[in-house]
Amino acid sequence: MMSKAYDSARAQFADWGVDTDGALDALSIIPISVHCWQGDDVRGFEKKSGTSGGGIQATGNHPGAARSPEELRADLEFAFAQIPGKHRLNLHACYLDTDETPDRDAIEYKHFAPWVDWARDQGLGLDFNPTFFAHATADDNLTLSHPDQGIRDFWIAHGRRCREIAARMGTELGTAAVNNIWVPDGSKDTPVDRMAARRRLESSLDAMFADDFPKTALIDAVESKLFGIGVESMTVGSHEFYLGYAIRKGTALCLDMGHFHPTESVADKLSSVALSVEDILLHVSRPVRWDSDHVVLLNDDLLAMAQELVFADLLDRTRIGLDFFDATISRTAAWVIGVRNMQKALLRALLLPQDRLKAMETALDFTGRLVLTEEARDLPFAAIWDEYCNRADVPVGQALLVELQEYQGRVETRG
Ligand code: RNT
Ligand code: ZN
Repeated sequence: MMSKAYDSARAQFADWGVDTDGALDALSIIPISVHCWQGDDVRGFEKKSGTSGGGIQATGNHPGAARSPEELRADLEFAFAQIPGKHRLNLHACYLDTDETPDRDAIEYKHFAPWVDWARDQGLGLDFNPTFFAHATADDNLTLSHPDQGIRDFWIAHGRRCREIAARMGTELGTAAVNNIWVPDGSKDTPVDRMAARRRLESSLDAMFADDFPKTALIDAVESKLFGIGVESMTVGSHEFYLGYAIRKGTALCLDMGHFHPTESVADKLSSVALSVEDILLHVSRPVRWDSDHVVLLNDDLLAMAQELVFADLLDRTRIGLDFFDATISRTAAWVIGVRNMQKALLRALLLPQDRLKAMETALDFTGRLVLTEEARDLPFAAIWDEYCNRADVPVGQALLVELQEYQGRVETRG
């Protein structure tokens, strides 16, 4: 049954020329790729303890981190039950589910098969990432660009295996898996041969991408970065490096919101890169002073990103993935808050009077545009979101807190 609040909000939006049911339909088919690594502080399930390394770091020691694939899946099932819509799970290669102990260059599809069975059961798509960090061979923050050919070959083999695994996941589930490449490679101090490092990275990527897979099974993506802890002076895979690479090689380009200078607008980049690359992957994140990977808030950056996706008509060639890891709060809550915020931002964008605003801009009516964008902020977006949650039978407002606290209470007993 439709609520009174929704009815009245729907009429108010209709006055602005906006169809709220159409917006909800549009939102319901946008999958968000939920990153497994928020569930256990980027540890993974290789049979050795490891810290993340590679200049990324989850801070905090909130109790209840998942210690096994079973626990992580239980946490994900709970989180997905608090989120409207059907989504995807983004797995990292270090999250294999097996008693075997293959090194990174020896992983196979079978080591991930339980994830695929579970995803099929849950109606989730899967995405994938090679893990080029938290490994003895990557301790100096050099992998695909390492001067040593043997080390490069090890990581090339890892990347090739990940592409095979991801393609098989895509085939099994009938929805292409994105396999996203991020390497930590860079230099703490000022290098003298940037060119050599970048040529090595390029040729390693070429070797990794040598096999062709159908795009219906696998979408390759490459992710740039500005800097990381320990690689402050140069990142081999910079934005320019990967933008050029993606354009020349036809891969998807991943834009992580934490991987640019803090005053750059990542939203602004979408329409520019979309003219030259076909597929875009987003790592929606929130940098605080640096690439700190805080849980995403419903803030201006997120709203701007969602608005660009909607207004530039990029939803059908952009894969939206999340990338943050906060270990100071409930990890399941972090997922739920982040995904719901992404959805709320998209919904707000879908509920704006896009055609009118664009027509005003074309007519150089900047006054009218400003009046409408500012008055539109007071439209009753919350009533539309609540209706969406009610239809999906997931909690709204403060009721969410009760669910999140109850689940956190249950996992806190983990050792
Ligand atoms: C690191 C990148 C990368 C990772 C994940 C775990 O700065 O953002 O995407 O966060 O691969
Ligand atoms: Zn990222």
